[in-house]
Amino acid sequence: MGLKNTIFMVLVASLITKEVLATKHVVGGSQGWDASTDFNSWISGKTFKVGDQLVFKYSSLHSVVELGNESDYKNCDISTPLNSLSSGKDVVKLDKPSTRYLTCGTLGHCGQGMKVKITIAKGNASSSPSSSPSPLASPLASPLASPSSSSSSSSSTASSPGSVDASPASHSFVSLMTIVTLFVPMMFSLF
Ligand SMILES: [Cu+2]
Repeated sequence: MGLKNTIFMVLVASLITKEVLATKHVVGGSQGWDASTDFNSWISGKTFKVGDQLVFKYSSLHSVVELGNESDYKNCDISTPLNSLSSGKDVVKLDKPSTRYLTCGTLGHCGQGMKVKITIAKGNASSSPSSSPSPLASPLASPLASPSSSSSSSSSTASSPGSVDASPASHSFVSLMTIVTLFVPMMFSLF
């Protein structure tokens, strides 16, 4: 009975963990996907990881076009797009470690800077969910495993100089730690 409960708790914990670690990035922030938005400053210091989503909010003047390579991106060549979206509120899932090139399909907007190059890191997403459930799965063997996960994720964010954009990552990390500290005593109480 105790074992079943433990397995259930671990499943719930890992689901919550994934939810917390995935970030929705509204491209361009409060200004959204617009020709007047400075996307270079929006993107600086941001980290994108597998499982995150890009949210494009824009008026009917714009669209979202995904390009297949760096050359098309640099030259604003939208003649062979991978994908085109035009709902005005589009979600792009960052499903694997790669580089994604997104621009606007409206004539001239790409040249005006309406484009983003998103580099999706495997580090954060693959290390955190796989390392954090393991201390939960074996609380008796390694109850003190959580400090090691804190050092690994702080080192990954330490490299970014932008202090403003580090807050969402640290916020989700705090949420994760809260869950861990809540769940670990809970699991001990089951034994
Ligand atoms: Cu546009």
